[in-house]
Amino acid sequence: MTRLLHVGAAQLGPIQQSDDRASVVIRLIELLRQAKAAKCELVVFPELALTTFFPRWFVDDIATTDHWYETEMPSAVTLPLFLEAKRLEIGFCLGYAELTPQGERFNTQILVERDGSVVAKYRKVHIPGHETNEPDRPFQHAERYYFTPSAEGFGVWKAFGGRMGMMICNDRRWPESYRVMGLQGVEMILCGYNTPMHYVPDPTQDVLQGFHNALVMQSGAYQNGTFVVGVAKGGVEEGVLGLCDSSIIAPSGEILAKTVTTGDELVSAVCDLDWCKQYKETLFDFDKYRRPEVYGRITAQRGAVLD
Ligand code: ING
Repeated sequence: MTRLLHVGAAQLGPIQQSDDRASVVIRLIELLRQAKAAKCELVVFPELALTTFFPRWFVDDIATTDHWYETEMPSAVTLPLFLEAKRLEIGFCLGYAELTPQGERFNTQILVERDGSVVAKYRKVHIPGHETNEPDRPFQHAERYYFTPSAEGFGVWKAFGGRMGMMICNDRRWPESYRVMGLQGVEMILCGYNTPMHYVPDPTQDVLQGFHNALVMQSGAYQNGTFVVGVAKGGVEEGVLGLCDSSIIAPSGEILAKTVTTGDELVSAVCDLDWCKQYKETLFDFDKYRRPEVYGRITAQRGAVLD
């Protein structure tokens, strides 16, 4: 049996501070139309896909940054995206900054089915960067100031004929993210990212950004028998160079499609979700081969080093 899902990775080039949401929605709709022409059923957009990556600046009064957040989804300015996707009968995954009525701030992704219904919402668990202003930096990465780490964890939802999961950017660097979804039988993980090439705490990692990006997503895919779709917002955004390399990765860990530009670019692949079984029912048959009774003693926290 095959369960084919034609998925698109819709990479965005830079969104400058002066680019308003309406102009970004026009770009997203253009990518949707390219996806339709390529016969995609699902399109994945990047993390924080509606605005510039505003955590690169620190402001003392966070209330002055509310305009970077969405208080409703869709809103009047994002509704055209939802309407066009429904008209084209394409589902999508969209990352954005969420400000709740209670004043909570999350780095959020939603999954919308082909009929326009919102299937799922995921809020970023692993928040990188720093909480306070670091004026000596060439640019800030103050996500821990602007976003609350989610306590909701990683879910897996039945949609698009399979079992879909979501994670956001830094989540992809943590093996737990993949395994928590792997234990729920995930077959495709959707992940947007904004990754500066320059890593201020350790610049030796700069030249390895592309390698590390591929390493973590290919490993996570293989070790959990799942597809992974990683989608960048990259290029030079407000003077900061962001990694691109958006990719669609198979349960084998192989890269099925990868972008080659630093701008708006769609790549797609026909994914047979039954491919996952070739790993979930052999090498990574968790019920047969995993040893949680052994790992259980140390997985929750650091273990003591034995003398
Ligand atoms: N960004 C980064 C990421 O994990 C980062 C944080 C920046 C890591 C630069 C390494 C180098 O890809 C987000 N938004 O999580």
